[in-house]
Order: sequence, then C-alpha cells, then structure tokens
Amino acid sequence: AQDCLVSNITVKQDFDRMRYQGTWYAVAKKDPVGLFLLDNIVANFKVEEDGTMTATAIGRVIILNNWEMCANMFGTFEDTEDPAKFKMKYWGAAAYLQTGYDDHWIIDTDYDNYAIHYSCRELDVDGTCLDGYSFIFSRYPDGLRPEDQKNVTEYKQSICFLGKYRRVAHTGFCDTS
Ligand code: FEN
Repeated sequence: AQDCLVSNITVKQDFDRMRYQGTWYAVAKKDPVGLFLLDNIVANFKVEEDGTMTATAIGRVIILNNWEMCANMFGTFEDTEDPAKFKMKYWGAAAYLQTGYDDHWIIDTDYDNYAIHYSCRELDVDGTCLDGYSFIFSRYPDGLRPEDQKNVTEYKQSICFLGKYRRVAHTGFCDTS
C-alpha cells in the first residue's frame, strides 16, 4: 500500500497451505522491537491431518552471559476469513524463550522459490505499523534466485519495510540441533 496503512496491505490471493509446506530459509528479516531470532533461521511448515497449519523454526539467539544457543520455536496457526492471513501462537522449546500471539500474513509466494511474510504487532494511531517484523524466505539456503529479487523488492516496498531488512546469515550454527 502506497499510504502504508496496514489495512490496505494486500496478501497472496488463494493462498494454498499445502504447497507452502516444507523448509524455508530466512534470507532477510526486518526485526521487531525486543527479543527475536538473530540468524541461521530456518522454518518448516506443515499441514496437519485436520488441516491446521503448524510450523517449527530454529534460529540463533544470545541469552544471558552472552551464551549462544539455537532456539527451537513452535507455532500453530489460526485461520481467519482471509486464507493468507493467520494468527500465530508461538512458543519455545526452552522456558527462557518468549511466547507470543502474532499476525502472520503471507504477502506473496510462488511456493517453489520465495515467500514474503509480514507481521504487524502494533498499529500506530494513523493506521501504519508501529512495530512489526517480516521475513523473506527462500527455498534455497544461499538466497533468492536473481529473477525473484526485483519482485521481492517491490513487495518489501508494498509493506513499507523497504530499507529495513538485514540479511540473515546461514553459517551452519544450528544445523545439528
Ligand atoms: C516464524 C515462522 C515459523 C514459525 C515461527 C516463526 C516465528 C518465530 C518467532 C521467534 C521469536 C523468538 C524469540 C526469542 C527469544 C515466523 C519464523 C514460530 C516469533 C522471542 C531470547 C533471547 C535472549 C534471552 C532470552 C530469549 O525469546 N530470545 O535472554
């Protein structure tokens, strides 16, 4: 949305959760305020037998005393009237990890190569997003295909997060946990 109103952000038409299943590598992220995953972020989506979408995510965090850990996170998705807009309950395998309840919107995906995820946690008084986060996911750990980059950049702009992303490194830190 040109006006950056969250209510005007468009999401993937006829989102197909079956095709979205499997592994997605975070290649870029826009962070929210507060605690989050640092890097080496890999998500895995699944559709359960009753049709519910669930996901796991792993990522590096630094806890107290500068201790590096891999956080194992779990999410369950509640459907809404829009098939590409979910509410996600999430929690961590370890008790020190924060739990939460976030919007989870799929802005665009071709299912086979890239996906743009969006979550606004707090609306500003003017209807723009005051605190939110976003992931650019790729089916490949090495990043997006060159032919998808222009498309993804346009969608970053459409959610008013262009220029706010950082690359997500994949160093192998969380590959064996
Ligand atoms: C998402 C898609 C797949 C499922 C899930 C996703 C979201 C994950 C979130 C993770 C939050 C992590 C936190 C970490 C934390 C969208 C990838 C579930 C929203 C909040 C610390 C850091 C330091 C410390 C304690 C805790 O709690 N980190 O001392």
